[in-house]
Amino acid sequence: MKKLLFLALIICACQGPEVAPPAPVYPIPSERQLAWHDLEYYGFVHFNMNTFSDMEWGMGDEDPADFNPKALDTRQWAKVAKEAGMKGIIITAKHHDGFCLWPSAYTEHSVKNSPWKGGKGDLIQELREACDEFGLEMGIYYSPWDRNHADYGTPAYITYMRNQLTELLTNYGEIFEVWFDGANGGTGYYGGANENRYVDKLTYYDWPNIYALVRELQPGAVLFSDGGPDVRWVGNEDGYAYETTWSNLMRDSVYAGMPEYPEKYASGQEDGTHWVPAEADVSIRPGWYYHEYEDHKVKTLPQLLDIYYNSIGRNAALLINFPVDRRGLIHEKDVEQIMKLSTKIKEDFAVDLAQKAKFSASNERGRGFEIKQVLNEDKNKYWAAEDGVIHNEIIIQFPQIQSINRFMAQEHIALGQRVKAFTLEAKTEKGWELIHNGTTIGAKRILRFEDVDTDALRFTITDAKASPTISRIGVFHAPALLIEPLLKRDKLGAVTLNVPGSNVDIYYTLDGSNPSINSLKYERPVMVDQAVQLKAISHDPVTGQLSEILVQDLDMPKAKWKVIHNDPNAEKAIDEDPNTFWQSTGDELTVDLGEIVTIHGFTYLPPQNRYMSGVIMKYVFESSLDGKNWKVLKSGEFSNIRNNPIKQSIRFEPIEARYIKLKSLQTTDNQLGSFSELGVLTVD
Ligand code: FUL
Repeated sequence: MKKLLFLALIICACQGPEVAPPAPVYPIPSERQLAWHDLEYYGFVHFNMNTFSDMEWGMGDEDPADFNPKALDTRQWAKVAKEAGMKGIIITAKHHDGFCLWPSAYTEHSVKNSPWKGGKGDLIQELREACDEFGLEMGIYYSPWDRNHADYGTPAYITYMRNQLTELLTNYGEIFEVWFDGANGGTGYYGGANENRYVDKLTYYDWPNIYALVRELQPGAVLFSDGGPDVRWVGNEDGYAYETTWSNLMRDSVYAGMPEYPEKYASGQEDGTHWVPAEADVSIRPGWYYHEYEDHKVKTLPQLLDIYYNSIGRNAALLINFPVDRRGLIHEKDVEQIMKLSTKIKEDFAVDLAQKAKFSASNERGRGFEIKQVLNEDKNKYWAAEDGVIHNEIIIQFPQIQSINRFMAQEHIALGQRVKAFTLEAKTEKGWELIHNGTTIGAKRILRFEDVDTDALRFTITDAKASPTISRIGVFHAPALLIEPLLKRDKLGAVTLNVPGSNVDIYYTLDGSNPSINSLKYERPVMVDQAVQLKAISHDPVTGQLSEILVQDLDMPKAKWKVIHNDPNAEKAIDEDPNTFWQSTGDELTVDLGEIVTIHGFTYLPPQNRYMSGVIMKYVFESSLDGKNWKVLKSGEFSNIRNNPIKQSIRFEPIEARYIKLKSLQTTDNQLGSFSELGVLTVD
């Protein structure tokens, strides 16, 4: 035993004396904020009255009898979240319309007066049980604004709000986050008054006392609002943080719902007085609530990946919303996409190449703070430089040349966010080549860049508030993103095929056969001047993997087409761009095809923007040879176009035509007919 002790003393002596950790750089996170930082990724569920009224912001006059999910299953929500890699779920316990998902004793506007479970249901309790079963945290979204409540705007409502928060924060176990929405005040039902009610957002809710109540009932919960006090809104609903994102905020200058918040405060402030890190919230569909008409607009893998890298990779937590559908389930399409994201993230970070590399730093603080600590999983182990040494170079030497395209760094944020500027360079035959010139790091920074073949990286911290601390560095080679090619076509007929990233090959066919790597290789835009079926596939030459096949029916090019309208915007209806549209001035669109063509049918794409107006439901389609004498070829209804506004294809007996006209007889919102794209079918 004595010998062992002696040996240990010698080892210690060789490694040098213990050194003290660096002093914190204030502000620093609280314990509850540190625990929250570990979550990083969690889910949002928007589900209540709006789901049934098909609205985003209900007025508050909805009937509780309308709330009637037939297959509600919070276990399905929890299972999806868990399998997607999320650490918790935040639920809209009460949204702006005031309807409560729990049988609150303080209102009749709740599940207790709905047909769901005969009025005996408690959705918050059901979610609690599901979260516990799947090992997830549960959070509560509570809208301060209440368009149902008669007392909204008076002090009595604040008592109501406190009573309800007391129910939610007492009866449902441990809550990890309480989410207060910044949207509040305006028109509403307000117990039948049906009027406008504006409140002073800064003073009306008596926030200091609301926060104190939450602290008392749930000491571990973080409080979210535009300005915290614990977690702040990222300032947009796109799920993106910023190239420069500070966790520090001038908190006392901010209040929920302040108009100048997104521009002035959302990215945090270098000299911010409090630790209020960013949370990026985004819905997997355009809306927060479920609308059948958005079933074809679930975010794609490339979009979700961008969100992931631009939030978690930029010092923010990520909160992805599922608009649970009327059955009470996360829709199959949403499940499919979120699982694609989790599979891809696992692939991207499967092997940390840094673990096999040799690290050296231009400065080390001393024992316990060596550079090797950045490879340690323990977040309390970190590399630190000596006091006052701001500029630091870290060299990462790999055993051999390899391809890399991701770099991750994390600061030891318990001692404050310090790094203000850094660079990442790779050693190539040309010398040190710059990969990225960056600013903040914070809890996590991930750089995503094109493949670089290198045997060494140089990570230089060029500026910091004090000597830097880094708890983790990772280097990865993410496989190419293999999605089916994206197709664009211009008016002349030139087809462009595209995939995100540059290390993917595309192959295609024009004869209806399935493409393989022996098919035509896509090198540049392809002119398609007749009706064909194009099929295309992406191929990763490194792994040999193939994507799913893109199948696209292309018809005659619109090179000679002209709209017969004075409004120059009418061109948008035949520009082959699905993102533009023309709202007509006379409920019809007339086109000169420029030559006589045998047409077998037509296609109509309604506007694809979020708030579509003028989606044609009932139509008449006509053709003419001289532009004067018209013949009706087909009239009818685009069935289900309100809920599923995708391209409509209508066929009829082939006929020769020089001019075509699509007339709107009725639109979904009784506005003038809108056209994103009109096309013809020239083959059967
Ligand atoms: C916004 C709300 O108005 C939306 O309806 C949604 O709840 C989103 C998360 O926050 O401010």
